[in-house]
Amino acid sequence: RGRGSARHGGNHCAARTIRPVLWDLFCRVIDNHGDLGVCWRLARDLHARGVAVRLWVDDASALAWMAPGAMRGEPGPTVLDWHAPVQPPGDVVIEAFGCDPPPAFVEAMARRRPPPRWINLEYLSAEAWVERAHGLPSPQGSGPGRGLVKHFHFPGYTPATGGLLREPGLLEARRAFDRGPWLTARGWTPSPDERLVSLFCYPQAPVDALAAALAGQPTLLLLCGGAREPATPWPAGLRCLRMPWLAQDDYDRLLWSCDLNVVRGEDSAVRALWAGAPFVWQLYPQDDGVHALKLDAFADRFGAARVPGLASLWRRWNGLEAGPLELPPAGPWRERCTAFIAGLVQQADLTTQLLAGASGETPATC
Ligand code: TRH
Repeated sequence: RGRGSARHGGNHCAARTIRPVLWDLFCRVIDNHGDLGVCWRLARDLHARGVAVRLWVDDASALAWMAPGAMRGEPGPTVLDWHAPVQPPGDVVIEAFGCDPPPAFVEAMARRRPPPRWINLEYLSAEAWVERAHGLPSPQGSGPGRGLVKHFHFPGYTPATGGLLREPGLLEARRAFDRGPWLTARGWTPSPDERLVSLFCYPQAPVDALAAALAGQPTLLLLCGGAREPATPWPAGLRCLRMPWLAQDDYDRLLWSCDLNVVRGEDSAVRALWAGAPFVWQLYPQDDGVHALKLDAFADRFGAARVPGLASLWRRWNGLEAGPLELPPAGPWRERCTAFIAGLVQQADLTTQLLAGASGETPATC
């Protein structure tokens, strides 16, 4: 699981050429919620920038909580069933994570003049090879798409990659956000001395060790997305609230509200980054152990070595190293998050890059 083109300017560098008007985005839900989570964010971001988007998905059920507005018919991307009758393809076709759009649709792409720009949006990794693979063409020599060229778009953390999803104004909205009233309205307010921590993890996460690590300071722990409680009794000073599955926007606000975010998978990790607070990331465990390489590569890029104990904490949380969990000092940890974001915003976000590539625009440097 888990390739786009060259360097582009920031969000303020609006595409200068005419943008393709209709995009088809294909999503197959393999497991968990990251596939749809990423696709829905991208579809929404494109729509908000004036692009008509059709999101073809084989299982849209999670949108009921992830995007309740869409379910109420609010303006936004059109959600279509993967198996619905084929429609004439749009100007750009994105297949998420190599999901292979239906052959009849790909045949229609091959017949279209001009053919759509075909992009395979890949998984996010901080590994060095991503810069080399981003943007590579994959000419289709056989099959329903024979004659077409697919391009790999690899998200990433450096200007030579395809960037990260970061909607225009996201960081400004986060800075202007006042957590107090928002938490109070939902009954999630920590008492004045309590640290607020969110937890979203896979079943194998060492939740008991986390509870022990948090025990030194009064803490309100918010269990998100069905995270399990520790098997042992809660240490004194640790209070816990079980969260419902939140709409994506509310999950973002929850991350903005917390002093520490424990997140899992790909999309939540990026949102924890933009939240600017210290975070612990559990990667999607892969049988071949690739998640260990991915974690180490991310820790390198993040500069985890500059925060005492951080790389070890991340490895232990992911079961890659034995030992108790110990939280690094909050000050240096937060400063590193802030410094890392400052570097990331120099790079054009993923949607801006896709739009520039689809317009055939010469990437601008702002
Ligand atoms: O659900 P995930 O574990 O998804 C994973 C990863 O993407 C992994 O890389 C992939 O290989 C695997 O799926 C198939 O974690 P992720 O990526 O954070 O996706 C969760 C989505 O759910 C994300 O968009 C945030 C959203 N979410 C909410 O909208 N509300 C919530 O309350 C919570 C907890 C999550």
